[in-house]
Parts: sequence; structure tokens; C-alpha cells
Amino acid sequence: LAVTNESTDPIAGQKPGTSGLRKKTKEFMGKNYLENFVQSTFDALKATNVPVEGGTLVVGGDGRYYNKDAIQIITKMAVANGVKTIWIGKDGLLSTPAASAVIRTREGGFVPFGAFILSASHNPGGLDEDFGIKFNCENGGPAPEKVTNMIFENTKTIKEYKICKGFPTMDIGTSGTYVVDGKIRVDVFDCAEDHVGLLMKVFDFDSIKKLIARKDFSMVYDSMNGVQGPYARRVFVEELGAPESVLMNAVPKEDFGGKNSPSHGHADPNLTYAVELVQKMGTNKTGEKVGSGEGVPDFGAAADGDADRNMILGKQWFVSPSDSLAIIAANISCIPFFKEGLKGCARSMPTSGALDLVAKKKKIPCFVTPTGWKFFGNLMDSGDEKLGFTSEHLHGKYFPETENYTPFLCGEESFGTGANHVREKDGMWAVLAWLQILASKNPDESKPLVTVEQITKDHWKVYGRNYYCRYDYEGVESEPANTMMKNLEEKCATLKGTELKGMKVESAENFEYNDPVDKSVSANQGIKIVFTDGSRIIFRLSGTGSAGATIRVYLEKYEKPSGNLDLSQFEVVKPLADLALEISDLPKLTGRDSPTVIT
Ligand code: VG1
Ligand code: CO
Repeated sequence: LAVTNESTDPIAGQKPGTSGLRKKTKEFMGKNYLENFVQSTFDALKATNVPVEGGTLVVGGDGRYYNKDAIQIITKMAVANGVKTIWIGKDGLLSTPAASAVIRTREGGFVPFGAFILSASHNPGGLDEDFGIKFNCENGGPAPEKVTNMIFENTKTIKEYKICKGFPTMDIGTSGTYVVDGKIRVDVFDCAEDHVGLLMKVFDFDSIKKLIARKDFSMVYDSMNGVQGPYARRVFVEELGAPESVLMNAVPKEDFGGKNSPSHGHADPNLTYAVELVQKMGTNKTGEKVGSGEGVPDFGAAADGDADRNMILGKQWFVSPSDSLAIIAANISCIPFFKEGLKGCARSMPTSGALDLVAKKKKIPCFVTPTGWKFFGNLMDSGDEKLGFTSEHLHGKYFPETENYTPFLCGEESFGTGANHVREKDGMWAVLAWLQILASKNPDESKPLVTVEQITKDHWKVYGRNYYCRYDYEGVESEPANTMMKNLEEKCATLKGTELKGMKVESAENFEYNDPVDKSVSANQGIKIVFTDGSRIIFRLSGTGSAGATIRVYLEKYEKPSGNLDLSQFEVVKPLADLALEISDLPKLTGRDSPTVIT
């Protein structure tokens, strides 16, 4: 097993974004592209005393094109860098939350120092589409900014990478333990066992099983040909006894079905791309009811390519992700993991304030972080009294083996929800949370079903409704997008106190996050304009694209419980959208007169 040091040159643009490094697949397949990034990661880990040498590494991905080849390359490089044990999901598959669960809970005598997850999430896959890679640390969460910054610095100066060319190409299609040269161990294992095992501890599967068995209840789950297929089969069919027909698009495909599929290869669970599911659930692209509703399932959900996202639908009913987060928070004590109550929660800044209203009522801390799951990890890990958790919150009785057990919920407007059972957002978790809530609201089989729509409306009657929408302008030129953001930042200084279309600006700022745990500062996280009636307009540039820029405009308007709760969110926020375009000059700067996607 000779190790060779291959010489290489730095490649520009290897800066990890919101969730890892994403580029066109062909770029990733280019000479030394993957190798440079992987070596830069190992070097950053070694420089911070992470036990790479002699350590255990997890590798898996969402099954997109180039996944399997990348795994073999990483394996050979890991061995050359001193890794002794490599855990690989069978067929190269591991969903993002499952990789997190494997790091945290898989038994085998070794505690992994981290994982490479090969995914560009909801971005289309294929030779002409996107590929991605991210590194998750020993807590199971995405590498924090201080690590990703170090990786990026290394990519700018890299001169050589280590590889063990003679290491055999592993058969990752067959489970088993392989020992190479008497000292390197490679375990290939079923991708679902650890994650599903963990979820079965978090939820009460028996009561969900009873709900699913009801004659007046039916559901469908769309894995969108991403990595979720095998997990969905295991959970719904094998564990919960649902018929095979609940599964839609449950076979992982390298191109998620490709351009000619209903989703056009976008394994992205929203009203625009989850076309098949949305039709089945009897709504249109804006969530309005279509048809009589006859034969429409009572519950529907979908996942993205790497299965960390979720979309929740009821019969002819769309639950916005921000509402879903708040509704789960309000009803959480029916989930065994949370039976001692929720101890804290967090949302990303652009996510609506619906969660805050629940937190206020429950008198628990609610943190507001920048976009991206990496910012939640510190909060979940800290269990820190100074953050507002009281001492009784710190060590729970439910999972006494877990240190700093602080039942914690977090989420984003971008169809991401999760808790501290792992350190990633978790699409399956969110769906099981909803099913558990439905089960608890429907204890008596002889009574008519309390529906998803009813649960949502009941919530609004108590907390009011945060009408909410996001406009995405994809594939904009980088320069005008940057100019727009710069202009907006300058405008912030003078906006406060002014009146715009009859609305008074309460504050305008470029959001900066001061991490309360490690005190790190993340500046420039989005322009946030708040009005005195609580309405908000937020502008951000996406950090997950692979080329050009995507501008995101987030719009929110709050309506009190006594107000009109039954309007279309798209209509309600329309005036805010017009105002946003006016303030930002977006149409003139970018040449766009309408968004690519509205969610
Ligand atoms: C987007 C979402 C963000 C999410 C990120 C990763 O980032 O807005 O909320 O955490 O994708 O999700 P951005 O920078 O493009 O807005 V996933 O499912 O791609 O891992
Ligand atoms: Co994802």
C-alpha cells in the first residue's frame, strides 16, 4: 500500500458555500479537482489536531452521477492520509441526516472523526448538472465556518495530495467488512439501519402505525428519485406497515429522473418541482385547491436529493415550511424524544417569525441564525445555561446516555426542519413528526379524522398567521447581483424611520450573527428590512449555486388571530414584493421582471 504524493496546482473557486462545495459535475471530474478539495480538508483537520491518522471516516452520498467514483477516490486518499477504518453506505448511499446519525450513533468500537457527504442536495444531478461535497465533523454536523475557511485557504496553496493508488477498488454494492493488507478496514453497510434505528427511539412508531392502518387515512411519500427511497421503504412499508403504494419515485437515480421527468430532475420538495406529488394532493403550484378532492390522500410529503428537506401537504392543503416548524414546536410534547418539553429552538433569519410566537408562549429561548444548518450545531451542542436553558433542561431522562441532552428544534423556510437527535436537517424526521402529531390528534378511530388543514388553521387561530413567500431569481449575472446588494446595504443607513407606501421602516440592516457559544462573528448574512407592523423584506444571495448568482427575496406579513387568516399568501405579500423590487431596483439591474421560482 505505497503512498504517493502527487503534485498539483491550486484551483480557483473552491470555497464551500452554505452547504459544502457545489460545482458542475464536469468541473468536479476535471484533473485534481476533487483531490485538491479532499486533501485540503484532511490538511485542515490535521492542523487542528483532528485524529485523522488511525481514525475512522464515514463516506456516502445522495447517489447522483459521479457519486460512486468519488467514493473510490476518497477512499484511496483517506488511506494515504492515515485513516484506518472507512465506513461506506451500501451502493455509496447515505442521506445527509443518515450520515449525521452514523457519525453519532453507529456502533463498531470506533468513533468517526467525520464524514464526507457527496451531494449537491436539490440541485439537479448528471454529467451536465451539479455535483457537491461537504465535510461533517465528529458531532455529526456540517463543518463550521472556521473549518471551511481553513479548507478554502488550503485550496489556494495546495502543492500535492496523497493517494494510495494500489488500494483496491472496493465493492460498495455488497455489505460486508473488508480488511486490506491486514490493517485497513472498510465496512460497507445498509444505509438505513442507523438512521431508522435512531428515529425509532425518537418517535412512537406504534401509534403512527395505528394511524396509518386506519381505513379513513391514506398517505403518499415522494422520494423524488433521490437517496430517500430506501429509507422511505424501510420506514413506511417495513416498519409502519403501509402499502407499497405510498412510495413514489423511491428508486434512487443518478439524474433524479432527468430533464424529461415531471420534476425536470429537480429533486426539490416544493410546489414548483414536486409536480407529481402536488397533483396527487389536489393543489396547484400556489397551493390552492384543484378539483373535488375525491380520492386525494390525507397526507403527502416529499424529500430532496439528499433527503434533508421536507415538504408537508394535507388533502388539498400546503403547509408552508415556516408554519410547519411552528406547528411542530407547538405540538411537540406528543413526540417521546420531547416528552419533557422543548428546551430551546432556533430558526434562520429569513424564516418567518411564526416559531418565535410559539417560543414566547412556551417561555423557551428562540435563536435567530444565518442561513445554513452549520449555525445550529453550536447551539444544540452547548446545553449552556447562559443561553437561557435552565439547569433542569441540561440532562434529560429520556436519553440519559446522551451528554448535554437538550431537546432542541430548529428549522429554515427552505423546507428544512430538524432536531438534536442529529446535527443536520432531517426530511424523514419532519414527516414522522407530522404523523406523530396527526396520531395524537386522532386517538379515537370512530371519530372523523382531524386533518392537516384543521391543525394548521387551529394553530393560526391561537398564534395568528405569518403570511410568507420567497421569490428566487436564479441564474442572474454575479456583477449586477452584487451591485444590488451593495446598493441596498448603503440604503440601509437612511431607510430607518422613513415611510414607504404607507409603511414605516422600523429597522434596516445587513444581518450579522454573533454566535453566543463560541463568540464567532458571521457578517453580511442578508439585508433585513423590518416595518413597524412586523412585516419584513429580506434580500440574500444564495450560497448553494454552481454558477452565476441567485437572488432570494423573502417576504412576510403578520396577521393577528382575530384578523383575516384565510387569504392566499402569494396575494397578501404581493404589495411587499412590489416594494422590494422598487427599493432594490432589481428589475433594472438584473433585467428580470419576474422570479424563476416562488415558494
Ligand atoms: C439554501 C437554503 C438554505 C439551506 C441550504 C442547504 O441555501 O436557502 O436554507 O440551508 O440551501 O440546503 P442558499 O444559500 O442557496 O439560500 V440543502 O437541502 O441544499 O443541503
Ligand atoms: Co438537501
